[in-house]
Amino acid sequence: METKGSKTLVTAKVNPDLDGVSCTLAYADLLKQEGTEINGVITGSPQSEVRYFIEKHNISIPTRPDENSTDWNKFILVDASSMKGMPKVVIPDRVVEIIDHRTGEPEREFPNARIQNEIIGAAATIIVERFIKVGKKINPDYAMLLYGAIYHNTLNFIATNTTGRDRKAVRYLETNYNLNEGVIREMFDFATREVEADVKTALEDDAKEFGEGWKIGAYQLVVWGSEIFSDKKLIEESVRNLKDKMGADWSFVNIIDLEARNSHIYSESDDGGEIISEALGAEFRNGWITLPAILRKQIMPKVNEVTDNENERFRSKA
Ligand SMILES: [Mn+2]
Repeated sequence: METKGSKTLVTAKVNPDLDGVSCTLAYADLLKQEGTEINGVITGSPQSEVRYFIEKHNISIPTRPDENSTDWNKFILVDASSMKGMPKVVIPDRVVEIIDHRTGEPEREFPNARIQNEIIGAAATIIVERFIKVGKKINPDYAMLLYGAIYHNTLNFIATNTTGRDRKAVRYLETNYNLNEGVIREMFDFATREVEADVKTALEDDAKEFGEGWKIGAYQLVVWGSEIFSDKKLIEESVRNLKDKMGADWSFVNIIDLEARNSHIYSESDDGGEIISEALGAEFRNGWITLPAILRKQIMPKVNEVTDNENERFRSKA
């Protein structure tokens, strides 16, 4: 129902990554340019790659704590299409639009939303395309965030979710906003140094992005040319502690090394390790699996397939 003075909030998941942050700010700005009364606000604390742009490029990012509010009565979700990990303020029936890039059925949870959900590298690509379509100018700060987001979500274009549309959006931003890959290397370096300075906090920040209460604690770190692997015991201990803290049944971590273009996977439980081993068709050596770079969002469907089959086997025995 349209009410006079109704206000809309554009938002992403709590503790969002750069894709969620860039889409929130840029899309709110686009709608504002088109005359809608709107706020783009981040909930919680942004991820390390976002902090690079705050600290090194002085880009200001409005944030609020995860608490209820009556300031908004309509919601637009970007880089998100489920209530899992959503800010408390979001009311599913009042979500009017969704822009995302993952497998799912958002129309079930959000019956009143106009949905654009396409399996591409970054939600930021869709936002860039929206600007191009209506011929509006992107705020240069937000153009830089969108540019970083496409590289970050596609892992510097090595992830298999990358499409020609992502490359086209990046080229458009380079041509029109004087951007180049130098900023990308700096962004990944900054995030890598943060991981190295405090592996435990980095793991926890990533886990927070996904929220508590998951049966499987699936953690992920992204580094570029890092010394982090020289202390695997510290990583193993951190994963075990975090599993207990987050209340997961079992946990694993996927550490993606962008320089070597591979993934290092550790599971803290033997049973969990067997599931991962079967899901990925690879053996653990000294507690770790090394594979060509793979994303958590690509690992999880394979893990779920194995656990579903296990349950099937159990049921047929009972
Ligand atoms: Mn994304």
